[in-house]
Amino acid sequence: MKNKIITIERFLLEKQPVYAHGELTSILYDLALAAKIIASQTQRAGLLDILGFADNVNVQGEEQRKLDVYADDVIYQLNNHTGRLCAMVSEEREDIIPIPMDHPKGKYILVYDPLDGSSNIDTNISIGTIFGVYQTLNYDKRGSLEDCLQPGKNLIAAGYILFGTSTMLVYSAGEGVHGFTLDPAWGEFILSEENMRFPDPPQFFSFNHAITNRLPKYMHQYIHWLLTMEKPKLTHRYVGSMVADFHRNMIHGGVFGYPAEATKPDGKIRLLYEAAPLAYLAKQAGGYGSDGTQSLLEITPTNIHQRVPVFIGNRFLVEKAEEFMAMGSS
Ligand code: FBP
Repeated sequence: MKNKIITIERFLLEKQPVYAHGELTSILYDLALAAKIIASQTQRAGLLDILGFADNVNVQGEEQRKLDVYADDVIYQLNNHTGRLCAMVSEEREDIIPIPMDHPKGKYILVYDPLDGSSNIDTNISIGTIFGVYQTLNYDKRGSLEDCLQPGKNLIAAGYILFGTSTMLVYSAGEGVHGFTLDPAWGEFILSEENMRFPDPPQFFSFNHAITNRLPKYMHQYIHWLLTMEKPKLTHRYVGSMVADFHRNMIHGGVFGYPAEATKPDGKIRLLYEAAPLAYLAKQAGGYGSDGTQSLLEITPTNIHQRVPVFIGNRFLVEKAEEFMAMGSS
Protein backbone atom coordinates (compact mmCIF):
# COMPACT_ATOMS: atom_id res chain seq x y z
CA MET A 1 0.00 0.00 0.00
CA LYS A 2 1.53 3.34 -1.14
CA ASN A 3 0.03 5.45 1.64
CA LYS A 4 -0.94 5.41 5.28
CA ILE A 5 -4.53 4.15 5.29
CA ILE A 6 -6.55 7.26 6.10
CA THR A 7 -10.21 7.11 5.14
CA ILE A 8 -12.02 10.26 4.00
CA GLU A 9 -14.30 9.94 7.04
CA ARG A 10 -11.38 10.02 9.48
CA PHE A 11 -9.65 12.84 7.55
CA LEU A 12 -12.82 14.98 7.53
CA LEU A 13 -13.37 14.43 11.25
CA GLU A 14 -9.74 15.20 12.12
CA LYS A 15 -9.77 18.35 9.97
CA GLN A 16 -13.10 19.53 11.39
CA PRO A 17 -12.73 22.83 13.30
CA VAL A 18 -13.38 22.51 17.07
CA TYR A 19 -16.45 24.80 16.88
CA ALA A 20 -18.05 22.77 14.05
CA HIS A 21 -21.25 20.71 14.59
CA GLY A 22 -20.34 18.26 11.86
CA GLU A 23 -22.90 19.33 9.22
CA LEU A 24 -20.31 20.33 6.61
CA THR A 25 -18.37 17.14 7.34
CA SER A 26 -21.56 15.14 6.80
CA ILE A 27 -22.35 16.93 3.51
CA LEU A 28 -18.84 16.10 2.20
CA TYR A 29 -19.20 12.53 3.42
CA ASP A 30 -22.59 12.23 1.66
CA LEU A 31 -20.91 13.41 -1.55
CA ALA A 32 -18.38 10.60 -1.10
CA LEU A 33 -21.30 8.17 -0.90
CA ALA A 34 -22.84 9.74 -4.01
CA ALA A 35 -19.49 9.19 -5.75
CA LYS A 36 -19.54 5.48 -4.89
CA ILE A 37 -23.12 5.07 -6.12
CA ILE A 38 -22.46 6.93 -9.40
CA ALA A 39 -19.15 5.09 -9.89
CA SER A 40 -21.00 1.77 -9.57
CA GLN A 41 -22.80 2.81 -12.78
CA THR A 42 -20.00 4.53 -14.70
CA GLN A 43 -17.68 1.55 -14.17
CA ARG A 44 -20.24 -0.82 -15.74
CA ALA A 45 -21.78 1.73 -18.13
CA GLY A 46 -21.33 -0.37 -21.29
CA LEU A 47 -23.19 -3.28 -19.63
CA LEU A 48 -26.12 -1.26 -18.31
CA ASP A 49 -28.88 0.75 -20.00
CA ILE A 50 -27.26 3.94 -18.73
CA LEU A 51 -25.58 5.29 -21.85
CA GLY A 52 -27.16 7.54 -24.47
CA PHE A 53 -29.76 10.27 -24.26
CA ALA A 54 -32.61 10.58 -21.79
CA ASP A 55 -35.06 12.10 -24.35
CA ASN A 56 -35.14 15.32 -22.40
CA VAL A 57 -33.62 18.78 -22.90
CA ASN A 58 -32.19 20.64 -19.89
CA VAL A 59 -32.31 24.36 -19.12
CA GLN A 60 -29.10 24.85 -21.15
CA GLY A 61 -30.90 23.59 -24.22
CA GLU A 62 -28.69 20.48 -24.16
CA GLU A 63 -30.05 16.99 -24.61
CA GLN A 64 -29.73 15.31 -21.23
CA ARG A 65 -27.86 12.02 -21.07
CA LYS A 66 -29.14 9.17 -18.91
CA LEU A 67 -26.07 9.38 -16.65
CA ASP A 68 -26.58 13.15 -16.21
CA VAL A 69 -30.10 12.47 -14.92
CA TYR A 70 -28.97 9.50 -12.81
CA ALA A 71 -26.13 11.42 -11.14
CA ASP A 72 -28.38 14.43 -10.54
CA ASP A 73 -30.96 12.20 -8.88
CA VAL A 74 -28.44 10.44 -6.64
CA ILE A 75 -27.02 13.72 -5.34
CA TYR A 76 -30.52 15.16 -4.82
CA GLN A 77 -31.88 12.05 -3.06
CA LEU A 78 -28.86 11.93 -0.74
CA ASN A 79 -29.17 15.56 0.31
CA ASN A 80 -32.84 16.63 0.29
CA HIS A 81 -33.80 15.21 3.69
CA THR A 82 -30.74 15.51 5.93
CA GLY A 83 -31.60 18.80 7.61
CA ARG A 84 -28.19 20.21 6.59
CA LEU A 85 -29.20 22.11 3.46
CA CYS A 86 -31.69 24.90 2.80
CA ALA A 87 -31.41 24.79 -1.01
CA MET A 88 -29.53 23.23 -3.93
CA VAL A 89 -28.69 24.25 -7.50
CA SER A 90 -28.03 21.72 -10.25
CA GLU A 91 -26.87 22.20 -13.85
CA GLU A 92 -29.69 19.83 -14.83
CA ARG A 93 -32.56 21.74 -13.16
CA GLU A 94 -33.96 25.09 -14.28
CA ASP A 95 -34.63 26.68 -10.89
CA ILE A 96 -33.10 26.51 -7.43
CA ILE A 97 -34.05 23.27 -5.69
CA PRO A 98 -35.92 23.92 -2.40
CA ILE A 99 -35.76 21.44 0.46
CA PRO A 100 -39.18 19.72 0.67
CA MET A 101 -41.33 21.34 3.35
CA ASP A 102 -41.78 17.99 5.11
CA HIS A 103 -38.02 17.83 5.68
CA PRO A 104 -36.03 19.97 8.11
CA LYS A 105 -33.93 22.74 6.58
CA GLY A 106 -30.28 23.44 7.35
CA LYS A 107 -27.84 26.35 6.90
CA TYR A 108 -25.94 25.25 3.81
CA ILE A 109 -26.45 25.54 0.04
CA LEU A 110 -25.09 22.86 -2.30
CA VAL A 111 -24.44 23.83 -5.93
CA TYR A 112 -23.39 21.06 -8.33
CA ASP A 113 -22.80 19.95 -11.90
CA PRO A 114 -23.82 16.27 -11.62
CA LEU A 115 -21.71 15.21 -14.62
CA ASP A 116 -19.19 17.52 -16.23
CA GLY A 117 -17.85 16.49 -19.62
CA SER A 118 -21.17 15.09 -20.78
CA SER A 119 -19.95 14.81 -24.37
CA ASN A 120 -17.48 12.15 -23.18
CA ILE A 121 -19.94 9.99 -21.23
CA ASP A 122 -20.60 7.46 -24.00
CA THR A 123 -16.97 7.10 -25.01
CA ASN A 124 -15.48 6.01 -21.67
CA ILE A 125 -13.39 9.17 -21.28
CA SER A 126 -13.01 10.78 -17.85
CA ILE A 127 -16.01 12.73 -16.59
CA GLY A 128 -16.77 14.19 -13.19
CA THR A 129 -19.06 15.90 -10.70
CA ILE A 130 -18.24 19.45 -9.54
CA PHE A 131 -19.67 20.86 -6.29
CA GLY A 132 -19.57 23.93 -4.04
CA VAL A 133 -20.97 24.63 -0.57
CA TYR A 134 -22.15 28.04 0.66
CA GLN A 135 -23.72 29.16 3.93
CA THR A 136 -27.19 30.72 3.94
CA LEU A 137 -27.45 34.51 4.19
CA ASN A 138 -30.58 34.21 6.37
CA TYR A 139 -30.76 31.40 8.90
CA ASP A 140 -34.42 32.00 9.74
CA LYS A 141 -35.66 31.54 6.20
CA ARG A 142 -35.77 28.47 3.92
CA GLY A 143 -33.32 28.79 1.01
CA SER A 144 -33.79 31.66 -1.47
CA LEU A 145 -32.42 32.65 -4.86
CA GLU A 146 -30.32 35.27 -3.06
CA ASP A 147 -28.69 32.48 -1.02
CA CYS A 148 -27.67 30.76 -4.26
CA LEU A 149 -26.37 33.84 -6.08
CA GLN A 150 -23.23 34.30 -3.97
CA PRO A 151 -19.73 35.01 -5.31
CA GLY A 152 -17.15 32.22 -5.15
CA LYS A 153 -15.21 34.03 -2.42
CA ASN A 154 -18.11 33.07 -0.08
CA LEU A 155 -17.59 29.35 -0.71
CA ILE A 156 -16.81 27.41 2.45
CA ALA A 157 -15.94 24.22 0.59
CA ALA A 158 -15.69 22.96 -2.98
CA GLY A 159 -14.48 19.94 -4.88
CA TYR A 160 -15.00 17.42 -7.60
CA ILE A 161 -15.40 13.70 -8.14
CA LEU A 162 -13.40 12.33 -11.06
CA PHE A 163 -14.63 9.16 -12.77
CA GLY A 164 -11.41 8.22 -14.57
CA THR A 165 -8.93 5.35 -14.48
CA SER A 166 -9.77 5.39 -10.80
CA THR A 167 -12.54 7.26 -9.00
CA MET A 168 -11.23 10.18 -6.99
CA LEU A 169 -12.79 12.80 -4.72
CA VAL A 170 -10.80 16.03 -4.41
CA TYR A 171 -11.96 18.78 -2.06
CA SER A 172 -10.98 21.80 -0.03
CA ALA A 173 -12.69 23.34 2.98
CA GLY A 174 -10.24 26.21 3.18
CA GLU A 175 -7.20 24.30 4.44
CA GLY A 176 -5.52 23.05 1.30
CA VAL A 177 -6.69 20.67 -1.40
CA HIS A 178 -6.79 16.94 -0.67
CA GLY A 179 -7.42 13.95 -2.94
CA PHE A 180 -8.91 10.57 -2.06
CA THR A 181 -8.95 7.48 -4.26
CA LEU A 182 -11.80 4.96 -4.07
CA ASP A 183 -10.56 1.45 -3.37
CA PRO A 184 -13.30 -0.58 -5.08
CA ALA A 185 -12.37 -3.68 -3.07
CA TRP A 186 -12.82 -1.90 0.26
CA GLY A 187 -15.51 0.54 -0.92
CA GLU A 188 -13.56 3.24 0.88
CA PHE A 189 -12.08 6.58 -0.23
CA ILE A 190 -8.46 6.57 0.98
CA LEU A 191 -6.25 9.67 1.20
CA SER A 192 -3.90 9.57 -1.81
CA GLU A 193 -2.88 13.22 -2.43
CA GLU A 194 -2.55 15.59 0.53
CA ASN A 195 -2.07 19.35 0.05
CA MET A 196 -2.16 19.33 -3.74
CA ARG A 197 -0.41 22.36 -5.31
CA PHE A 198 0.04 23.58 -8.89
CA PRO A 199 3.72 22.75 -9.51
CA ASP A 200 6.16 25.08 -11.23
CA PRO A 201 7.25 24.85 -14.01
CA PRO A 202 3.92 23.86 -15.58
CA GLN A 203 3.70 21.36 -18.43
CA PHE A 204 0.35 21.77 -20.17
CA PHE A 205 -2.20 24.11 -21.72
CA SER A 206 -5.78 23.00 -22.46
CA PHE A 207 -7.94 24.82 -25.01
CA ASN A 208 -10.38 23.51 -27.61
CA HIS A 209 -8.44 24.38 -30.77
CA ALA A 210 -11.60 23.86 -32.80
CA ILE A 211 -12.90 27.22 -31.59
CA THR A 212 -9.65 29.12 -32.23
CA ASN A 213 -10.92 30.64 -35.50
CA ARG A 214 -13.81 32.13 -33.60
CA LEU A 215 -11.62 33.78 -30.98
CA PRO A 216 -10.67 37.47 -30.85
CA LYS A 217 -7.16 38.51 -32.01
CA TYR A 218 -5.76 38.96 -28.49
CA MET A 219 -6.77 35.37 -27.67
CA HIS A 220 -4.88 34.16 -30.73
CA GLN A 221 -1.87 36.07 -29.43
CA TYR A 222 -2.22 34.50 -25.99
CA ILE A 223 -2.49 30.95 -27.39
CA HIS A 224 0.46 31.68 -29.68
CA TRP A 225 2.42 32.81 -26.60
CA LEU A 226 1.55 29.48 -24.86
CA LEU A 227 2.50 27.53 -27.98
CA THR A 228 5.85 29.23 -28.53
CA MET A 229 7.02 29.64 -24.95
CA GLU A 230 10.49 28.03 -24.51
CA LYS A 231 10.92 28.13 -20.73
CA PRO A 232 8.91 26.15 -19.79
CA LYS A 233 7.97 24.42 -23.06
CA LEU A 234 4.27 23.52 -22.74
CA THR A 235 2.43 20.63 -24.40
CA HIS A 236 -1.24 20.77 -25.41
CA ARG A 237 -3.74 18.38 -23.81
CA TYR A 238 -7.55 18.77 -24.01
CA VAL A 239 -9.95 16.06 -22.82
CA GLY A 240 -13.19 17.98 -23.30
CA SER A 241 -14.07 17.39 -19.64
CA MET A 242 -13.03 20.48 -17.72
CA VAL A 243 -12.82 18.55 -14.44
CA ALA A 244 -10.30 16.10 -15.98
CA ASP A 245 -8.26 18.86 -17.66
CA PHE A 246 -8.22 20.79 -14.37
CA HIS A 247 -7.11 17.69 -12.42
CA ARG A 248 -4.22 16.95 -14.80
CA ASN A 249 -3.11 20.55 -14.75
CA MET A 250 -3.23 20.70 -10.94
CA ILE A 251 -0.94 17.64 -10.76
CA HIS A 252 1.53 18.61 -13.52
CA GLY A 253 0.98 22.37 -13.80
CA GLY A 254 -0.81 24.11 -16.61
CA VAL A 255 -3.72 26.27 -17.68
CA PHE A 256 -7.23 25.39 -18.85
CA GLY A 257 -9.12 27.98 -20.84
CA TYR A 258 -12.57 28.33 -22.37
CA PRO A 259 -12.61 31.92 -23.66
CA ALA A 260 -15.52 33.99 -24.90
CA GLU A 261 -15.97 33.67 -28.63
CA ALA A 262 -18.02 35.43 -31.31
CA THR A 263 -21.02 33.11 -30.92
CA LYS A 264 -20.63 32.74 -27.12
CA PRO A 265 -19.80 36.21 -25.67
CA ASP A 266 -19.85 34.71 -22.14
CA GLY A 267 -18.02 31.53 -23.12
CA LYS A 268 -19.47 28.10 -22.35
CA ILE A 269 -18.61 27.24 -18.76
CA ARG A 270 -21.17 27.94 -16.00
CA LEU A 271 -19.99 30.25 -13.21
CA LEU A 272 -21.86 29.00 -10.11
CA TYR A 273 -21.35 25.21 -10.20
CA GLU A 274 -18.38 24.80 -12.59
CA ALA A 275 -15.98 27.78 -12.69
CA ALA A 276 -16.29 29.17 -9.14
CA PRO A 277 -15.75 25.83 -7.30
CA LEU A 278 -12.66 25.07 -9.45
CA ALA A 279 -11.36 28.64 -8.96
CA TYR A 280 -11.72 28.11 -5.19
CA LEU A 281 -9.65 24.90 -5.43
CA ALA A 282 -7.12 26.61 -7.69
CA LYS A 283 -6.60 29.36 -5.10
CA GLN A 284 -6.19 26.78 -2.33
CA ALA A 285 -3.62 24.97 -4.52
CA GLY A 286 -1.55 28.13 -5.20
CA GLY A 287 -3.13 28.74 -8.62
CA TYR A 288 -5.62 31.31 -9.91
CA GLY A 289 -8.91 31.45 -11.82
CA SER A 290 -9.98 34.46 -13.91
CA ASP A 291 -12.57 35.47 -16.52
CA GLY A 292 -9.75 37.33 -18.24
CA THR A 293 -10.40 40.59 -16.42
CA GLN A 294 -10.88 39.63 -12.76
CA SER A 295 -10.82 36.73 -10.29
CA LEU A 296 -13.69 34.32 -10.89
CA LEU A 297 -14.18 34.33 -7.09
CA GLU A 298 -15.09 38.04 -7.14
CA ILE A 299 -17.98 37.71 -9.62
CA THR A 300 -21.46 37.78 -8.06
CA PRO A 301 -23.79 35.70 -10.26
CA THR A 302 -27.05 37.30 -11.42
CA ASN A 303 -28.40 34.01 -12.77
CA ILE A 304 -27.81 30.48 -11.45
CA HIS A 305 -26.91 29.20 -14.94
CA GLN A 306 -24.87 32.16 -16.16
CA ARG A 307 -21.78 31.41 -18.22
CA VAL A 308 -18.35 33.02 -17.89
CA PRO A 309 -15.05 32.97 -19.82
CA VAL A 310 -12.57 30.83 -17.89
CA PHE A 311 -8.78 30.75 -17.49
CA ILE A 312 -7.64 28.60 -14.58
CA GLY A 313 -4.32 27.14 -13.51
CA ASN A 314 -0.80 28.35 -12.64
CA ARG A 315 -1.08 32.02 -11.68
CA PHE A 316 1.47 33.43 -14.14
CA LEU A 317 -0.17 31.62 -17.08
CA VAL A 318 -3.61 33.00 -16.15
CA GLU A 319 -2.31 36.51 -15.45
CA LYS A 320 -0.77 36.48 -18.94
CA ALA A 321 -4.25 35.86 -20.38
CA GLU A 322 -5.44 38.93 -18.42
CA GLU A 323 -2.53 40.93 -19.86
CA PHE A 324 -3.36 39.99 -23.46
CA MET A 325 -7.04 40.67 -22.83
CA ALA A 326 -6.25 44.11 -21.33
CA MET A 327 -4.05 44.92 -24.34
CA GLY A 328 -6.74 43.64 -26.72
CA SER A 329 -9.50 45.72 -25.23
CA SER A 330 -7.43 48.92 -24.85
P1 FBP B 1 -21.05 20.02 -19.46
O1 FBP B 1 -21.03 20.30 -18.02
O2 FBP B 1 -22.40 20.15 -20.05
O3 FBP B 1 -20.36 18.78 -19.80
O4 FBP B 1 -20.21 21.22 -20.21
C1 FBP B 1 -19.01 21.62 -19.89
C2 FBP B 1 -17.91 20.99 -20.75
O5 FBP B 1 -18.22 19.70 -21.12
C3 FBP B 1 -16.58 21.05 -20.04
O6 FBP B 1 -16.37 19.99 -19.17
C4 FBP B 1 -15.61 20.99 -21.20
O7 FBP B 1 -14.38 21.57 -20.89
C5 FBP B 1 -16.34 21.76 -22.29
O8 FBP B 1 -17.73 21.74 -21.93
C6 FBP B 1 -16.15 21.11 -23.61
O9 FBP B 1 -16.70 21.94 -24.58
P2 FBP B 1 -16.28 21.78 -26.10
O10 FBP B 1 -16.81 20.47 -26.56
O11 FBP B 1 -16.92 22.96 -26.79
O12 FBP B 1 -14.80 21.86 -26.15
